[in-house]
Amino acid sequence: MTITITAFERSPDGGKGLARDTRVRWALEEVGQPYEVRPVSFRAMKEPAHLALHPFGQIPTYQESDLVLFETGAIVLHIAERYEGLLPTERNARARAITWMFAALNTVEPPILELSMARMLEGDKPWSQERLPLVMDRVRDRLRQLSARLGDADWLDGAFSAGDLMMVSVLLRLRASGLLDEFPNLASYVARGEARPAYKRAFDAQRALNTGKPLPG
Ligand code: GTB
Repeated sequence: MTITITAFERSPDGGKGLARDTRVRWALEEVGQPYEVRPVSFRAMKEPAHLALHPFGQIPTYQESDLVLFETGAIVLHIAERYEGLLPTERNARARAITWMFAALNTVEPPILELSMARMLEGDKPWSQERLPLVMDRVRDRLRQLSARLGDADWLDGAFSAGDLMMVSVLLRLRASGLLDEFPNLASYVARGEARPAYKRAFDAQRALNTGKPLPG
């Protein structure tokens, strides 16, 4: 049974791994499932064939036999539930790992996205310089809370889980802002995620697609 995901034909980040197909690739690498990638252009994303897979005309999508999924939260949860390696078997631990997935997507990612939008789309507005510190403080608030909870643990709740995969994926986007460095335990947490062999394989694969060349060595 072939798993096929969609990804940007050329990601605007030029292969930094920030587009959301990376987290799906990472999940598939963690559970050891091979997958194929179908690159789609921005134009094709808005055409009926792709809209039939993704009602909002975005990437990534996930196809496995007659199952079609969109939304990375749902896709990673599906992978984690179907294959071993990303969720604990004990029921309460499993529920807590899923809680961290939702926390990453619903509580931590929104202010981070707001910051990206403020930087990318609002920089030329007269009120931008006044607003940016407020947006950054909203991210800081979440990071402070997350940092306090993580403490000196390696992962959010025991062993690495889909909750960590999602949280690290969300936090990665902050690197350029410098905010992550204000919280050394979170910076180390992200670095631990990136050091996982499965993450490295996922990153290298998306990079090869986006730059047309594999990593040297
Ligand atoms: N909630 C959805 C999910 O989690 O699956 C969001 C999916 C989404 O935002 N997809 C983006 C997309 O298809 C790509 S990942 N955008 C095209 C469109 O909407 O027309 C977001 C993204 C894009 C680019 C960068 N980058 O260049 O740094 C980072 C993240």
